[in-house]
Amino acid sequence: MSGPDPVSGNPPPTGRGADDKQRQLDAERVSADGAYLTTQQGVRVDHTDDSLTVGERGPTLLEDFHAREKITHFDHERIPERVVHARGAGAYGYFQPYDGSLGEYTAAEFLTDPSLRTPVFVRFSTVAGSRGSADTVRDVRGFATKFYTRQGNYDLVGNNMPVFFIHDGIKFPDFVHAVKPEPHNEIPQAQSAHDTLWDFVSLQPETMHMMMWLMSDRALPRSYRMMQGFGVHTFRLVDGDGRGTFVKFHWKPVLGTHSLVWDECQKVAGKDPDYNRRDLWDAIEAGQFPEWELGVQLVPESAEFDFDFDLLDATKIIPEEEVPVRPVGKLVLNQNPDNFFAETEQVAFHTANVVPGIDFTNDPLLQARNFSYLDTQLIRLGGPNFAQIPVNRPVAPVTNDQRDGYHQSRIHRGRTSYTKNSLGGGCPMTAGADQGAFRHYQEKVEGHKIRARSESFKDYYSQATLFWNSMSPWERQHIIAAFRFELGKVETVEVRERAVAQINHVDHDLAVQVAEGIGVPPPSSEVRPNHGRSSPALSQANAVTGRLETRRVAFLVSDGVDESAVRLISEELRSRGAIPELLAPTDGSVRTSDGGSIAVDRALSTMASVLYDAVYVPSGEENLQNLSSDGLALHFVAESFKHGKPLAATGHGVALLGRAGLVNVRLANEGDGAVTDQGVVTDVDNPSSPGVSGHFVHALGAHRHWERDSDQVPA
Ligand code: HDD
Repeated sequence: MSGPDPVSGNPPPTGRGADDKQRQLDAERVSADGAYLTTQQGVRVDHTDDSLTVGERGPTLLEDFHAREKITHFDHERIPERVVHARGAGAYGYFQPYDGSLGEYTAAEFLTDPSLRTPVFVRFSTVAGSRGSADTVRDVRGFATKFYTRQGNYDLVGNNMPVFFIHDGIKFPDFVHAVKPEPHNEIPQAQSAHDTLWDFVSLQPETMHMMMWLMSDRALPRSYRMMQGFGVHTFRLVDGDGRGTFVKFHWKPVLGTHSLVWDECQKVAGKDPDYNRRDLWDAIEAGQFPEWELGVQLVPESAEFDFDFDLLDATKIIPEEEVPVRPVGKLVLNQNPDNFFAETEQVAFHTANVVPGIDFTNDPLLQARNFSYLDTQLIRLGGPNFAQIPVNRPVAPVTNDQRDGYHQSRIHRGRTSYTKNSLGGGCPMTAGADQGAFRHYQEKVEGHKIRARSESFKDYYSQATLFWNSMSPWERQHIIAAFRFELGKVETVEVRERAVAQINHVDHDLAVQVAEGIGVPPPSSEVRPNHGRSSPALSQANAVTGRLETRRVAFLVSDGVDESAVRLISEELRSRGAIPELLAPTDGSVRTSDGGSIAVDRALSTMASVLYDAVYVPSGEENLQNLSSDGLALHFVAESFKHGKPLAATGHGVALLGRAGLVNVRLANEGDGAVTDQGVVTDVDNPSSPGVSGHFVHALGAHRHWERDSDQVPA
């Protein structure tokens, strides 16, 4: 694609060379199309299957430079995986502010100039698992954004939860050692349900707020494209005159915030361990670009002490009801990387990568991060020149006196590599604020050197209780089930008991229900009365948007299916951006009831209900007979129902829902037209019922139907 937008002057939204960063990367992109195989030295190779040997059965010769080079390179292909957030997926895109209104608070051009589309690279990740672990584990998700601004790179290295486990980065190695697989046997992989994590938690009450988030559905995102992001810390915006304003950053997904259920996650981990990675890739390839809105909560410095918590404490949120989130711009991801290792693996984020207009606070977690990220890249990427790796390189010019070191790829000309110099004409020169130099925010600080944490950080439970109080009934049930699962995997009884004692500080009723599920004595009394406050913005029940884009709907079909029913519902879904897929007992095509045939997308045996958002069973007498005797089809329907997914069936298809053992739900009978109950939409009379498609669209827009009582359904 080429040519700027004639109205805005912006580069086209997607494609090679679409913005400054893509143009820069184009120079590094290589392809083997039409090329000869060569050595690293560019010498063409005629044979790469047999080593150079003495005779056909003799020893290999040392002079076989091609074989040695090929094997040596292979031997060195691995770099250390990230010590946390090892598994991830990334994409390019852009950020654009809505208007210039933040100009009152910050000198950061990319946040205040609505005509600027700043290129970005975003990497999403899980935290605890290693590079090859499954996507759908119970975990926090990383949401790291590198903005290639004209003033230099800015990295917003956030998570999909707005708080963190600990106050101070000095505890980070302890926390990570506790959550990672246990050191003696390296079990369990990518899971928090084990003794060492809960031992740590039960002894560190500051973790309790974050543990509530971790036990909630937030830890099981349906898609990276359907989760919120948070900068977590209180940062500082700084205007052109050096005045500061506290800020919290929020990303809100345009498609709404949606989750999977735990049983589903565990099954997806086997059926498709790349579930979230694939989802991101496929959506971008299909042109259904993921979008988030950037929001800010602004707090004037004069209000620093107006809250009942400390703004510097990363285990606390500022409730949105107290300080509203103000939308300021949009993030769009529109291009997949070309090479996972070169781009997604080698991208290096750093919380201290800031640009003029954004600065830090004294949050002790943030201060430690500002050390850790640069440090870790030195070992992970093998030396101090990792900023020259294409994905990390700023689009702003880089000139300084830093020289040499492993992987130096620039050729610095001239005699001088020091400041001040006269032999190099005094270049590179330092800039003043007028020339765009970064000026640190001038904060007055004084105090004694001490190892102690302020009393203002020590209310560990009020916001954990706030979170619990804000949950809908079904979200509460999921949290109770999660605590029971996690603590039920803990072998040491004392650790289970101590964890329950901590939960009792959050809410007595919750602690009793958890204790009853894991066989430890329920706490006899309340230790802290529940304050009764809530924050509706915390509930995912309030984050439903009704949008259908990219939702995957399985159509269960076989020979004898009613083609008109298939066509009607699939056209309706497609028109709303959803993705219908026809699953049949075998791949290829199926014969329709009127003697035609339709192509099948996938064989039922290669997929599973947990890989879809909803299911539709079309009409057709023979189709019903075929599917009724197919255990996979019956399981598919029952499992979808159990996981709260929308289901639709028309004509003969309705009977399959009954045979799959759906309980406590009303299915249409002869003569009563289209019926919808708890997200199950049926019409026996009219195989191509427009009523069904309308209700089904509505049911799908609601994501899941937790009002169902489906515990008895065996799936
Ligand atoms: Fe961190 C990676 C997010 C606390 C030390 N962190 C990392 C990534 C994300 C976060 C998203 C992956 C970046 C990528 O995709 O490459 N980390 C957070 C958030 C935190 C947090 C939101 C709390 C608010 N982290 C934190 C602390 C420390 C670290 C307190 C150390 C004191 N984090 C690291 C690290 C990593 C990292 C070891 C591993 C790989 C990397 O940096 O590049 O430096």
